[in-house]
Amino acid sequence: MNERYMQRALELATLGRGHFSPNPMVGCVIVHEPTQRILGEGWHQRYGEAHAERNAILSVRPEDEALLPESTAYVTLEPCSHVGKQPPCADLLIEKGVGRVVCCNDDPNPLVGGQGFQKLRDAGITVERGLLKEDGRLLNARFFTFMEKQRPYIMLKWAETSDGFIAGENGRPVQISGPLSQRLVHRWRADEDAIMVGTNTARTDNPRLNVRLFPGAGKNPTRIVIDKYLRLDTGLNLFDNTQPTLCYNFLKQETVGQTTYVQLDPGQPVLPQLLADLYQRRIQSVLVEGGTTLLQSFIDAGLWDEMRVFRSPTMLGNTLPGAGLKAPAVQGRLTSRQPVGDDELSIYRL
Ligand code: AOF
Ligand code: ZN
Repeated sequence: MNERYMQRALELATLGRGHFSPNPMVGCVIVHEPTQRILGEGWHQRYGEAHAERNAILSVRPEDEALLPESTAYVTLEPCSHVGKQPPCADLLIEKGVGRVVCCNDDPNPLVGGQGFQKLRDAGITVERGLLKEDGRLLNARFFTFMEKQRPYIMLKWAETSDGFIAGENGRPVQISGPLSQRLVHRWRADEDAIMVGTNTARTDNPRLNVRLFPGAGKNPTRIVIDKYLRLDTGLNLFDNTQPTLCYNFLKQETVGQTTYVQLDPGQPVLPQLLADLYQRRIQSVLVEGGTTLLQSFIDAGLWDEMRVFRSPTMLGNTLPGAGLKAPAVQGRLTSRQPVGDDELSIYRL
């Protein structure tokens, strides 16, 4: 097994970024073993379209097809065995007579779950699993969380002052992070299926939750807000019908324009119900942008996967002694720290 080829397959997989959800990102490299020549490469470009293996096979020149029995397909995920929007990749690899298949991760999708490997083995193809599996899990953290925990991957994002404040007194909005950080957040928004804010933030910040500061970043995500008793003004930017918006509440279930009101049971905890509904809607990832109450309720429920914290050099305590709202306490393990303009971005993972 050659790690370099799997590294290449992982790199190819990332080319599907922004278009794959709710599928995983998958890459495939086909290598002729005796000559170590790459015969084909492919990746899953877009949800609903051809899988990585098919694209890799399609890229093999007709005169090279005879070399496939002496070749290895390096695939970042177990080849599928089911008929979904696409025919099974395992069948294609068998039909083309590929000699060996090396994979990074097993497919957690219950429709596949080991049957892809079984099909290949039954056809006499050598299968090897787990090459660079940690890298593969990191690449598709959203997909694995979605499949294994049956809820979207949750990123909690906030900006805090150097003295630990997230907002002014009573949640009054204060610009804490710098312009580069704001642009970066708009880019992140395009990468995720949904962006969420709480009732207070919707009211006080009146956010639009789109990607306007980063033209070309990609699609605008679905917006999510909790408004238990439907007290928010329908004139807020969130309800301007420019993007799909989900409003979770206790009072009604209906769709008006691009806004869908989803009724929750007031007798049950809100977040698990909301996440179960997002799972049904196949929303694979959510970026939670505040405010403090909402962020803290995700933290208290242990329902999060990443914390992304911007720390700015500004101070609030000095100018408004004791009059600010404190940021949540970080948890998990620090996995990266980098400067973004004058701010410092730290990412923590569970
Ligand atoms: C692969 N190669 O490149 C991808 C796979 O509806 P479909 O047919 O697109 O199937 C989607 C499922 O197939 C998805 O949930 C995951 O289990 C697997 N994705 N499998 O062999 C690929 N993208
Ligand atoms: Zn497939």
